[in-house]
Amino acid sequence: MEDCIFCKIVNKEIPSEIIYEDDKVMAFKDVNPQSPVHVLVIPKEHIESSNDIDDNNSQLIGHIFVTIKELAKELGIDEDGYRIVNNCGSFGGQTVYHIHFHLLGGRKFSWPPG
Ligand code: DGP
Repeated sequence: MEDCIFCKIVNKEIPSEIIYEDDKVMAFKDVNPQSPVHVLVIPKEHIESSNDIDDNNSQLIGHIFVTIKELAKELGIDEDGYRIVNNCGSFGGQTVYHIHFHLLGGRKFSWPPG
């Protein structure tokens, strides 16, 4: 997708602090961190939002969650716990329409979210 900022990050057209990548997914630090650990995990393939998850990409989405679990361990937040957030659509607070999962950790979070 030409105008997608996360596709540009995947293609290394704009810089980011990449902490993990394989042939299917990429994880990089959020530019506006909300906690000591704030990483975005995305598929390299352009998928707009959770509304576009289906049987064709469910394995890829599952791979993202395995990646998140491994990153949480590597980043040392697995034992204390962490939060995985996906914002979908305008009411969900989604601002970048390339599906992404926020991995947040390093502090205690409250509930319910704002
Ligand atoms: P969301 O509101 O769920 O769509 O979150 C989008 C997140 O993406 C937000 O926390 C800020 C982050 N973000 C936006 N543009 C960039 C960028 O160019 N680089 C990085 N590293 N993060 C970005």
